[in-house]
Amino acid sequence: MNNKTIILILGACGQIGRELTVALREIHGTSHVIASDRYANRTDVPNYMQIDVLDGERLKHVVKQHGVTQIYLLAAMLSAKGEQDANAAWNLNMQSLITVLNIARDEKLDKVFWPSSIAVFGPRSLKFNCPQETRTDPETVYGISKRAGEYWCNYYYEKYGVDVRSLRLPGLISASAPTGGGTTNYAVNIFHEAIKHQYFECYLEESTVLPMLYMKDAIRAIIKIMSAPSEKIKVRTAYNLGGISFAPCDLAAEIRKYIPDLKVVYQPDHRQVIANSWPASMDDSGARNDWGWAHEYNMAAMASAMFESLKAIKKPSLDHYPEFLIEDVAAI
Ligand code: VAH
Repeated sequence: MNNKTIILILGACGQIGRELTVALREIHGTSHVIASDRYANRTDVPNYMQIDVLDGERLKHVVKQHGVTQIYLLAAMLSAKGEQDANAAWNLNMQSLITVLNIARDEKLDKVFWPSSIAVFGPRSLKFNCPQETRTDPETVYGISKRAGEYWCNYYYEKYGVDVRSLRLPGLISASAPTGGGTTNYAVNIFHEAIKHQYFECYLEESTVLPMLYMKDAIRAIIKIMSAPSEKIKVRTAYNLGGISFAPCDLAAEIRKYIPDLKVVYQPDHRQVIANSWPASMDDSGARNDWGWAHEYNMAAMASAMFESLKAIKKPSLDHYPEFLIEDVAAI
């Protein structure tokens, strides 16, 4: 552990942020990992502060006051919600990144992590085993903002030497935080609804295959790319990250091994158009070759781990690895 490392996580209360905060605190210690989000009074979270990622002056003040050496920018408006308010999505997703990149340049931060997404691809991208380099015609504000953000990351690396690293994350499945505004949320919500009601209304067609990843694998990938020597990072836009690919009907069949009576009704809504525009599976050989990425959870192992986590309904904490569920699954 490098005692000079001070990490600031922006968006620490979100689906990725909650688990990344605990994982980084296990490595660096709570006092070296500042958790922040837009919410006030999170007195339940040690070493937490309320930060608006669009308040550049306050963010720069916090970085200087606390000697921050790394920023993980996780705050974003996801694909489905972004379609409801394009300007808000573009402003949040883009301005927060530019603000962080400028602070990283001016304060000479060691590293920045910023998640991109498979949402940068569109209907003219290769559908299966989608390569790192192919047409990217995103058809959502979220995807457009993520693709633009990738170019900004590369620009700040090339022009100013900012060591910003990024991954095109697939849909993420985790037990520890509610999912909000995404198109892949069904893959989390189905677990909660199956447990509570043995019934789930799925907003995607049963055969819609999408790239997915269990959160523990995603957290491992983020930590791995951020700890890799700079010379191993050959892609300064964002690396494709794959893992598992499945459709709602595949996941429902897996869950029925635990809850045999689960009934799923498929009622595609506006999110079907978004899902149709994305690849079904990813070629992430670049990440595997350059810095040793390899996923560990297949769909069966993910489902088993989810049910293990869902058994222990404790109050969420950002200080212990999240073997817990959120208290009120209705919040999903
Ligand atoms: C979303 N969970 O659904 C995000 C993700 C690939 C999907 O970027 O918008």
